[in-house]
Amino acid sequence: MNVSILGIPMDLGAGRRGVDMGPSALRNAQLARTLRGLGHTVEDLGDLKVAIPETLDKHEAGGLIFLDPIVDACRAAAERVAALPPGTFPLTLGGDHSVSMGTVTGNGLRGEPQRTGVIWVDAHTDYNTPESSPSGNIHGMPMAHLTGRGDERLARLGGDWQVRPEDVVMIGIRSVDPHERELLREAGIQAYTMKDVDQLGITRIHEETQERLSGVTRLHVSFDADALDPGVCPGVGTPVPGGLSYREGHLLMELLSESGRVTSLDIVEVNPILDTHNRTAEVMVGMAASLLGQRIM
Ligand code: B3U
Ligand code: MN
Ligand code: MN
Repeated sequence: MNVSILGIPMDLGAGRRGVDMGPSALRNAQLARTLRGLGHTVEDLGDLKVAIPETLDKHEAGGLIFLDPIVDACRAAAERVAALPPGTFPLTLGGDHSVSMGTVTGNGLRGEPQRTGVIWVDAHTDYNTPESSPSGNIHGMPMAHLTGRGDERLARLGGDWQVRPEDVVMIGIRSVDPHERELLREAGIQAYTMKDVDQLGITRIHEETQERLSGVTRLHVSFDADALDPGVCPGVGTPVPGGLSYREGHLLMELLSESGRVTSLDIVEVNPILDTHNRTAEVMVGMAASLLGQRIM
């Protein structure tokens, strides 16, 4: 496969600094080399240019912090990804999770716009709107905007193209805000909580996910490092105890790999400032490798 790596070093959507260094940490953890070792052709497109908070006034408008520069970055990411040649596998590196409004849109619009399924691996559902958000941090809102809710500019990054709520599956969930829960229910989003992971196991969840997403022609995986347990991935801005184990994360990636259906991947929310010896980036490189075909035997 031809894999195209694109970094989006943005931390404007997060409540604390540091995930802008995520792409650098992932490269330092031998991302390209690991994927080449699996037989892929890997091209690193470098990083998009994104504003840093120190150069901006921290303005909040209508419950959204740093809306304008985030719209700009997401547009740029969507355009860059949409322009990638057919047959390449986009591997996009955050950055905070708001970058996925751009990457998912770009992937959906590549070539002919297509019905795109999204597997959102995360401790959080990221389904807040400006009204429901307790923080104003846009990284808690990307999935709501991708399905057409919230701020008009973010919700229309893809014009008329949107992700259908029935084409979203969330896995690893253990932190949902009260109003966010109502929005998820209203939209009919399928969210597998950690309780579901404990009770059903990853294999069953994967089977149900494939069944639910059987109608989509593209399948995007958006992997927030905080889905994994903080003991496995300490370098994240909003750690929540009781997350996916190292093996559960790998098993999910291995099963998705075997399905042969995944067409793009994000790795987001890696925060090297809060990490120990780049462990979180190393673990996430391993997750990408499992999704892209690494096998034990
Ligand atoms: N739901 C909270 C917290 C949060 C969401 N995503 C992350 N944190 N990483 C919010 O601010 O929307
Ligand atoms: Mn997230
Ligand atoms: Mn999260």
